[in-house]
Amino acid sequence: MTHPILYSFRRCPYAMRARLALLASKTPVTLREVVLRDKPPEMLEASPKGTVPVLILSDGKILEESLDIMKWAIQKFDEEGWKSFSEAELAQMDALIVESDGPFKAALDAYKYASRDETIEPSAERETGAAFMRKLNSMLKGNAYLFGDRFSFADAALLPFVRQFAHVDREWFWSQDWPETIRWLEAFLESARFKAIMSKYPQWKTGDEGIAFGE
Ligand SMILES: N[C@@H](CCC(=O)N[C@@H](CS)C(=O)NCC(=O)O)C(=O)O
Repeated sequence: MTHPILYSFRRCPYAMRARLALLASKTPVTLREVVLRDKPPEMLEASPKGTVPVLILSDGKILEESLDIMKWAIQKFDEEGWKSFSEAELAQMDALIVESDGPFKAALDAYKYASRDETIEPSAERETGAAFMRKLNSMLKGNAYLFGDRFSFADAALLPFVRQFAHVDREWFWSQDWPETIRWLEAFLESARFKAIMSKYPQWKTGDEGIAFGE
């Protein structure tokens, strides 16, 4: 049986969350590592919008949004119970992901790339991100993860972006008053799952076999 093909980029937070879900659901895929300035024509043919991750299923169906890839994988096999929560909690998770992918991600990009655009006020953008970090900090009080003692869909969806926010200015991030957020991020960075999704692969080229991922 041929495995689905995943176009991925190691450091892309959207691709990272997709790889986390594929790994957790024990879904083997053939990974093709993409260089964003040199996207393979095969990927653009399947998904002309040109963003990673893209997952091509064995029946030819194409998933070109990271959350769709996560949902597809976890619906198939949710061994860790990423979605084993009450309806109310699942609704809260969805709302948190919308907030993270929307206003938080916009502030993160503006803060990260402020030096390229004089009209951006980096401290205001950073403060928007900081408010979100404080919100996560209060959710994490007394909890290992965002929704209790189990790693959930929301943890996987958010952590790659929180990592990016932390890495813009590590000294500043690690000196802020959000110890629970720091502890949660550090546990992720030290986890086996993080190491497993962050292996380095050479750029995929037409004709290459690709990398077996998620076995
Ligand atoms: N909404 C998309 C966003 C994916 C996305 O923006 N990925 C970035 C990399 S992190 C990308 O591929 N950008 C295209 C480019 O830089 O050319 C998703 O959730 O999958």
